[in-house]
Amino acid sequence: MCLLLGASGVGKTLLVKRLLKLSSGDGKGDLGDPPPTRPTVGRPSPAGLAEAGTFYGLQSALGCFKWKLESGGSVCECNPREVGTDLTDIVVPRKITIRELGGCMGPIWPSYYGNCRSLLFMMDAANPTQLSASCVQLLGLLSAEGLAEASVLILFNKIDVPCYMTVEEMKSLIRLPDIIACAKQSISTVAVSAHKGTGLAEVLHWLQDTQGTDS
Ligand SMILES: Nc1nc2c(ncn2[C@@H]2O[C@H](COP(=O)(O)OP(=O)(O)O)[C@@H](O)[C@H]2O)c(=O)[nH]1
Ligand SMILES: [Mg+2]
Repeated sequence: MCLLLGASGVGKTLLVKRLLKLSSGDGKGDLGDPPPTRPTVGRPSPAGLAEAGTFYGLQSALGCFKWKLESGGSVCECNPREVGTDLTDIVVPRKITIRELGGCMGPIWPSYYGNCRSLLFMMDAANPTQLSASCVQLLGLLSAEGLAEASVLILFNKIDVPCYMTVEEMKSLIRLPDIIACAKQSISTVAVSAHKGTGLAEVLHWLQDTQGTDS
């Protein structure tokens, strides 16, 4: 199992859609226009709610409500896919399951660490205001016991945006060399654009190399 984590809106869902297309061979020539994505929020499972307490439930309900408003949907309708987590199987060439967890599910991310051999952690290179929060999330993940054995790939996404931070800037701002030196995990980095497809082949290679006994 590979976990895909990161703050809301960094581009996790689009990444998975692009990787799926690329790995299936459809996107060999041209990935085409990016497909629409929607926030992976919605209703948490009852177990998740119990674990995270009322604050998370409220936060999640508000997220769902906001999305319904923005998308013009009815607040009463509840789409079964909005469970805050999405599973996608990618074949590279062995099957690897990627589980995306919605950014607002941060409080219950730890309940998904079991069976995680590899971790994709995504940051938004075009959103400087989110950088410190993402860094705190990353530190929390790296110090989690359940992820001590996981291989980690940090993705700096949205490098197609004109005013994006360079990877060097981001690494220096979050003091990544120090983080890597102190972490138990093997950590790699890649600059990507899920929108344009830049760097995605590298992500597939990393998944291929690290999947090991993954299923
Ligand atoms: N310009 C640009 N936009 C992106 C990129 N990746 C994702 N987005 C956009 O960012 C928004 C949030 O993406 P989404 O995949 O839903 O983020 P998630 O909340 O992390 O799953 C969507 O409008 C995407 O089209 C990228 O590499 N470049
Ligand atoms: Mg998503």
